[in-house]
Amino acid sequence: MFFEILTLFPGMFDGVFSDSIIKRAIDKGLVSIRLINFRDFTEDKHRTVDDAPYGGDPGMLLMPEPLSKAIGASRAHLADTSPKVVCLSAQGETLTHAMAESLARERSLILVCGRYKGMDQRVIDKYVDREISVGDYVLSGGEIPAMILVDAITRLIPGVLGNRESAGRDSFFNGLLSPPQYTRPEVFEDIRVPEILLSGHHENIGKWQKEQAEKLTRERRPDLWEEYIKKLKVDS
Ligand code: 9D3
Repeated sequence: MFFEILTLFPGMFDGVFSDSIIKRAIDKGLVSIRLINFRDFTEDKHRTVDDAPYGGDPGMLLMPEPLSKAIGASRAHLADTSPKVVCLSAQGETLTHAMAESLARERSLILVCGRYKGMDQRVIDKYVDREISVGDYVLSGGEIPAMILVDAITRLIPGVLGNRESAGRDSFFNGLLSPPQYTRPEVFEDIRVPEILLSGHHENIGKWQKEQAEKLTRERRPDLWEEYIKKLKVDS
């Protein structure tokens, strides 16, 4: 997967992409990430990227020209991979695992990180295929959401995760939250690990974990529980 990330703050990504699973995916050649500062596509002396909105609202917007030029340059760079342009925006659809799965099937993605109060609508209308938000809370820009998206997508690319950590057993894969989990010691601050997990009886352990996952999902995430029940009914 080729990611091109258009941002005014490329430095924000350094730590995140130089560690952990994303780093390993890059080293294995499964993922390539290019950071592009769209301020480099300005032409005035002050390298201006923002301007006041028409209509008189307070705050500033990203100007259309630097963004459209940067998107054009990225498209040219990724020419033979038909890149999708994704804008990280508070107005976008909320990111789900299913969306990450569909984006993971693309060959390349251009991620545009919004800043200030957002961008000129004409850039969105002309160049953006999808607008994605990471949830209903206000952040300062699209950079952290872009990191979230790269992480969620990269884990789904074949060969990125080893067998032991493979995405297949992850929460949301089967639509349920993960059951409670324990490691050593057997007793920690007077609390014992549930006896069943020490029994060695894999079938019973599996049954217990499924019950726990269902109980947790029902109590905490009625939205996921609804979907899960629907699927069970369709499958039977
Ligand atoms: C103060 C302006 N807000 C009016 C309700 C709109 C707004 C504009 C720009 C809110 C946040 C931002 C900056 N955030 C993002 O660019 C952003 C974001 C977010 O804030 N929450 C969740 N996902 C995302 S993706 C990009």
